[in-house]
Amino acid sequence: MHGLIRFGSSLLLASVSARGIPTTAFAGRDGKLSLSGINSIIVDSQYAESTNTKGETLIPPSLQDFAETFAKDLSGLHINVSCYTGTNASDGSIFLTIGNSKDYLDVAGRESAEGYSLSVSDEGIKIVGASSLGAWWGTRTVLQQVILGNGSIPYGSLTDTPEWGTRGMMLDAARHWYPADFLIEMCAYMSFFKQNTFQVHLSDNLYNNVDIYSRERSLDLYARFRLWSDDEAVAGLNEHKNESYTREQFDEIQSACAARGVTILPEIEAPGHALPFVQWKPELGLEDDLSLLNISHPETIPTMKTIWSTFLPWFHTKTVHIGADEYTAEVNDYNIFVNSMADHIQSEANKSIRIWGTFPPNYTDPGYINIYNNVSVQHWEFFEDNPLYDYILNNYTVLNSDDTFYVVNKWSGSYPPQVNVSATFIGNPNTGGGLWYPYVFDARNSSNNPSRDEPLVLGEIAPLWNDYGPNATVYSETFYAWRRGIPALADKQWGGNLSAAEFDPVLELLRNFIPGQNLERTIPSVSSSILDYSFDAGYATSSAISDESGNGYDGASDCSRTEKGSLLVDTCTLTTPLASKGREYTLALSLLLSSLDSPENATLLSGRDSTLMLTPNITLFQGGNYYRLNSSLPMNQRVDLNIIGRGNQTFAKVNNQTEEEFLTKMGINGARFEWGPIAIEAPVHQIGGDNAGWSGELFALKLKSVA
Ligand SMILES: *[C@@H]1O[C@H](CO)[C@@H](O)[C@H](O)[C@H]1NC(C)=O
Ligand SMILES: *[C@@H]1O[C@H](CO)[C@@H](O)[C@H](O)[C@H]1NC(C)=O
Ligand SMILES: *[C@@H]1O[C@H](CO)[C@@H](O)[C@H](O)[C@H]1NC(C)=O
Ligand SMILES: *[C@@H]1O[C@H](CO)[C@@H](O)[C@H](O)[C@H]1NC(C)=O
Ligand SMILES: *[C@@H]1O[C@H](CO)[C@@H](O)[C@H](O)[C@H]1NC(C)=O
Ligand SMILES: *[C@@H]1O[C@H](CO)[C@@H](O)[C@H](O)[C@H]1NC(C)=O
Ligand SMILES: *[C@@H]1O[C@H](CO)[C@@H](O)[C@H](O)[C@H]1NC(C)=O
Ligand SMILES: *[C@@H]1O[C@H](CO)[C@@H](O)[C@H](O)[C@H]1NC(C)=O
Ligand SMILES: *[C@@H]1O[C@H](CO)[C@@H](O)[C@H](O)[C@H]1NC(C)=O
Ligand SMILES: *[C@@H]1O[C@H](CO)[C@@H](O)[C@H](O)[C@H]1NC(C)=O
Ligand SMILES: *[C@@H]1O[C@H](CO)[C@@H](O)[C@H](O)[C@H]1NC(C)=O
Ligand SMILES: CC(=O)N[C@H]1CO[C@H](CO)[C@@H](O)[C@@H]1O
Repeated sequence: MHGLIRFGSSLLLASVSARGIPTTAFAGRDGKLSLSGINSIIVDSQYAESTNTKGETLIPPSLQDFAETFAKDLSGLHINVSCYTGTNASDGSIFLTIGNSKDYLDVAGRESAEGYSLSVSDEGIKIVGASSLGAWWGTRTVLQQVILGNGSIPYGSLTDTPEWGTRGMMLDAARHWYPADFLIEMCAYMSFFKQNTFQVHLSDNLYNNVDIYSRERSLDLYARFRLWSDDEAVAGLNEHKNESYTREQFDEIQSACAARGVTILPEIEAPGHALPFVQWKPELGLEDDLSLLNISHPETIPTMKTIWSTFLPWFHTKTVHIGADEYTAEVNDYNIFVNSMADHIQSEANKSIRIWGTFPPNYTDPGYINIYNNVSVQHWEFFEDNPLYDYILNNYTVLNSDDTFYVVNKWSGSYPPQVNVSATFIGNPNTGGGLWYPYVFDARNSSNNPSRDEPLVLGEIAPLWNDYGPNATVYSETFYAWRRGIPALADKQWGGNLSAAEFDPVLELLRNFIPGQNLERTIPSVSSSILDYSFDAGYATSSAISDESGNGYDGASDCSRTEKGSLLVDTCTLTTPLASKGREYTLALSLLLSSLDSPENATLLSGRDSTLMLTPNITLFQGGNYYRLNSSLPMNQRVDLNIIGRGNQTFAKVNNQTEEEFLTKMGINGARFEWGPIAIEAPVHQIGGDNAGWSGELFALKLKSVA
């Protein structure tokens, strides 16, 4: 706020490369252009309405659309430009146009729509895209260079084309719910690093532990299908409307992501991980494991076709994902299922399908039904398939999702809780090490890898799985699990060559300026004191609550004041202009509770992401889950309650007692529990209200950015 923009420090810049993420080979010359001299974005009128039709999205933005988003991004850096169409560049302009896609070749030597050229001189900046999308990626380079260059971009030029066409992440939004705005903000983060694909896994269930669970328990296990339709054909399939995307919301997600060059690739998973469908129609499940569909049941394939027919019109991509992961029953049934779905989806919607690598083809067994080789395969583990020998050599396209880069949120016996970033810097030791790239399926044995220019390697997508369900994490913990992983992977997915030593310093410089998102929930502030309301100062009648932090975050209240000045909270409210504060905070409340009218459901303070409650124990509530401490607040005496967000942990401190940590208790496959830390944002929007469930006096409300 208040023009408080501090770009990269030259001290840091002196010691690190300013090549950006993904790296660019900017051929500089002496001098630099200050963006303060830039006044306009001129979109070549000849191409203003031009879109990229070669990508996966069916709703590609035009060059003009991308230019307008770019202008907004620049204004976020306090660089004001007007955006209009014209036939040529002018002094102080950023000129956007489309070039010849023959000049932009991918790693296999094919024309790419995603390349761009950039040239910077004292007259201005010119971005030439192979398509509107290529030009968009060029605008990301400009933004990054301006951030790294403290408001200036070096003179020079470059031509830059991604080596691989599919670059992105996969989110398990089935075993954990995520609101639409979280997905949209994630797309903005990915887009800044030039990732173009966000696969969203829309149906799944917690592990169906058949050794322990009865049939009834399986039919009651956490299983979700995240799309909500009122269509009679799927009545009863989804019973959780508040944790589902309506068509309107899914459209909003798809278009907001497309606006930043990211395609939402939807996945509906069957015939394994299919408990959501079996809970709907129990007769479709296999007797010995209800999470697997009985494909030979006459209603199974028709049911899945009905589901796809209902939702295909929602999806704005050329490819959809049918899951088909970890099916352990009859292989030929599985292959018949996959081919039936491929035929159905092709004939209904003219779309291709993708599956997880599960049962490789067999051309020597005459009784074996092979999956059509226009079905693309997402490889993740060698115990399922060998991507080179089983698929590529048989002319299937393969997407690399090697589980080296898997994340299982918060806790797992097998996978880390954050992307293994160091593995992105370790290529193939057999060929002399070097960096990892999407064609490397096996970093230990190069004979399992095709050549770098293999055209059937589509790229890479790194998944995050929510194996332990909805209460293992809050939404933003998914972002933190990927915060370093996205840029590290994005560099190599594009074909960049950032080194381990360069990575963190460059990311540190960039991360405070990534447009279109505030996943860290930072709040601009002139000092470490973000908000400071004190009501001890003396009697005041004004409804305006003055913020003493220097930030001017004044509040409003209709509560009355005592003679000492404290705020009497009953059915009235105090509202701040803030919403939520992410990691590294101390939220301090000084209050006196005089009555607890709803001892199990009293709201002290609510915010965008979370609610501080008394149930009657001190509780943080987020995403429908309660995280409770073993302590409560004393009544009828003034208490200081601090909520502290420190790294990936959250604590409470009452008066000067020792801190107590908020924890989550995760159910592990019905067998046992694991406790883990939980990192909950501070709620900083509202106190009180008709249904707050308590009354008392408030002496102070303060928020600091230190923990
Ligand atoms: C960045 O630029 C501003 C002027 O725009 C200048 O005041 C500041 O010293 C520069 N910072 C560094 C680290 O170069
Ligand atoms: C940028 O434009 C906005 C609205 O057009 C204006 O409010 C703001 O003051 C301008 N900022 C600068 C730095 O010129
Ligand atoms: C699958 O369905 C068929 C047809 O209804 C049935 O005969 C068979 O017993 C079922 N198999 C299993 C393992 O549930
Ligand atoms: C293909 O099937 C034949 C006959 O069942 C079997 O011997 C062979 O191992 C299979 N090949 C592969 C690669 O699974
Ligand atoms: C491989 O697949 C491509 C595209 O699907 C097709 O054009 C080509 O004929 C196939 N080649 C072989 C050897 O099957
Ligand atoms: C929490 O943070 C610590 C210290 O940075 C780290 O070692 C740990 O892996 C993190 N835990 C999770 C679940 O991310
Ligand atoms: C959705 O509603 C259910 C049932 O009332 C509730 O348990 C769940 O917490 C709600 N989800 C969210 C995200 O609020
Ligand atoms: C609330 O705290 C008490 C100890 O003060 C503890 O015995 C109880 O289990 C806690 N309740 C919940 C629901 O965590
Ligand atoms: C807590 O400790 C600080 C200094 O250590 C002191 O100023 C303050 O009065 C104490 N608060 C309470 C409620 O005991
Ligand atoms: C999380 O869910 C599990 C069920 O899977 C439940 O046993 C556990 O108590 C829940 N933990 C919290 C903190 O709500
Ligand atoms: C708790 O109170 C809020 C606010 O009145 C209300 O919306 C919610 O339904 C209540 N929850 C329970 C579990 O009673
Ligand atoms: C050299 C040239 O074509 N200049 C034109 C650039 O565009 C402006 C307005 O868009 C014209 O006024 C110039 O004549």
